[in-house]
Amino acid sequence: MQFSAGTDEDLIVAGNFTITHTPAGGILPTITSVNPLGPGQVELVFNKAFVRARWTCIGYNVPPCNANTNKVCMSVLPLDVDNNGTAEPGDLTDLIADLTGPSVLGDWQTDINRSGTTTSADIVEWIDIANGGGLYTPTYLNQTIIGNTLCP
Ligand SMILES: [Ca+2]
Ligand SMILES: [Ca+2]
Repeated sequence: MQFSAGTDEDLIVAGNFTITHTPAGGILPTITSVNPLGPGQVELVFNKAFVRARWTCIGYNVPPCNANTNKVCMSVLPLDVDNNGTAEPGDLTDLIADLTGPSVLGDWQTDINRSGTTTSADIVEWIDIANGGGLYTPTYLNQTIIGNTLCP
């Protein structure tokens, strides 16, 4: 994740950030490194993927900024191809239509198995995740981002 602030990038450290889940629960990621990118910009590297179906919020907590008001929240919901906040059967239809017709969706929406491209293998992955098959538990079909589909 890239972050910009009106300060010297060398002064931005992991301790400047507060990470929370909304709603609370699950194992929080931690920042493993802060890499300067240029004037006032850094790259934040986390120790693990964000918890699925829950908001992960990263707040910048250096006065006059406040981590409660200066934050970004991100969520990951497997299967939600159309990005409406719910994993539903229509998402599989959208995935198939994107593969068989003109592609209108981004790979970030359709690359279900995170291989770097969208292929028919993503349909199989979608079905596996939907049904809780293989390594996937729980099933994510019909789940909505916990608590709210809107960023907290
Ligand atoms: Ca959806
Ligand atoms: Ca793929």
